[in-house]
Amino acid sequence: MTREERTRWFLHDRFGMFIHWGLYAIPARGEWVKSNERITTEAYQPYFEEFNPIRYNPREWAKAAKEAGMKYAVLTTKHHDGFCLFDSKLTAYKATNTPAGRDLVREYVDAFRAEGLAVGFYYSIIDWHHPDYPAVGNHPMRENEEYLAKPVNFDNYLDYMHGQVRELLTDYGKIDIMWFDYSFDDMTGEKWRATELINMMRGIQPHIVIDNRLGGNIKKREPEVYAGDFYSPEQIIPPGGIVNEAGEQIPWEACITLNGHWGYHATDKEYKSPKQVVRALVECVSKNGNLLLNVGPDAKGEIPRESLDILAEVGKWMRRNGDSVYGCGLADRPKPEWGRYTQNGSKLYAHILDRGIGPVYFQGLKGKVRKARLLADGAELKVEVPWMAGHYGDTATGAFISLPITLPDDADTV
Ligand code: FUL
Repeated sequence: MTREERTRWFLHDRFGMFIHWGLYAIPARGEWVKSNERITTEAYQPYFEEFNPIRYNPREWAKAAKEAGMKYAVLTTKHHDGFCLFDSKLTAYKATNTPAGRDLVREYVDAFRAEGLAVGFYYSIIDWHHPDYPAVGNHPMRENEEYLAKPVNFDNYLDYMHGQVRELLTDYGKIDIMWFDYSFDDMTGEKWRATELINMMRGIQPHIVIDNRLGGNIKKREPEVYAGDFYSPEQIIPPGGIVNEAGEQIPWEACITLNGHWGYHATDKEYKSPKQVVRALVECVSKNGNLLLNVGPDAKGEIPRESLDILAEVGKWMRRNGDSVYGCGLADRPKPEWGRYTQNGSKLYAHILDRGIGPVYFQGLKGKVRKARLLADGAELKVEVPWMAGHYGDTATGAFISLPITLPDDADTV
């Protein structure tokens, strides 16, 4: 299978839910707490002993995702702290051995599939718990001399890591996305035995879509096998989209948090507005990218109320305007001054973000506008030709279109 074939559904669907969930939901200061606060394995252990998400109901998560118009999800099966939400045979550091007492990944997979969403796994190649993972980079023990003096056998760790990926791709049926995180500094590509890893994965699940965080350079014309299927900009929407060295569009997905953290953070209440989220999604699509929007469920297993409210609002917009997102991408004409275009075949979607006053001018069109309608309610709009364009624009490639004074969607009227 080629990358184009593998990513077709992914680029069509455009909008997914990222879920960061693990032991770090208990201290509730984000998923990096162990490293940020240099917490030792012993001091982190109570979270393992107390992890009891009595309100974990992934059907609710899946419904919230679906209602928001999301088509796929990616869950942290293991984050940097090394704790596994799945029942790995290769470690005891897993949800089945906490008071939760069960395989939380299995329930996630079943629930999201039941709602018709595609299912992805986030898997951290960094591991602050495994004894053979060196105290490099942002390891919590990076300043502990005694710990640093202990020898490690990195190949043991790699066997473990590869073995867990094999488990994840063998025990849960068809998995749609594998989201590795992440190579850094000189820890890249073959340091992770990445070609071997990818070949093993493609042998089990040839269709699986893989991100670019094992290393390599996805922007090369002939990228390394482990450079992955899509580029993964984090907390940013790339200004000009993403192209490879030859100037060709390549698949990408921006991942963005709803507040300022990935994992649950009890006091971070700086949430984006639904309007910002809608506009971020549209910006991604207008540049040929996807949006993976994050939620961080709490220690009991619930997505924060604020996040659910945002998702519900975004869902209202998506129900009316989803046609301008799914199956859409970069338009074959320049960005208009009043907003953005998305395009699906011969259909051009105009996202009016800053309408100004009076009719909106469309310039640089390829032909005459035959019809214009509001996507929200199907109402026909008046195309003001030819006198206005004759005076103020270009009759061959431009058109003025009148909009109602009050637009149906303040976030983005399409
Ligand atoms: C980063 C990680 O270090 C963060 O914790 C988060 O998972 C983000 C999506 O990727 O690199």
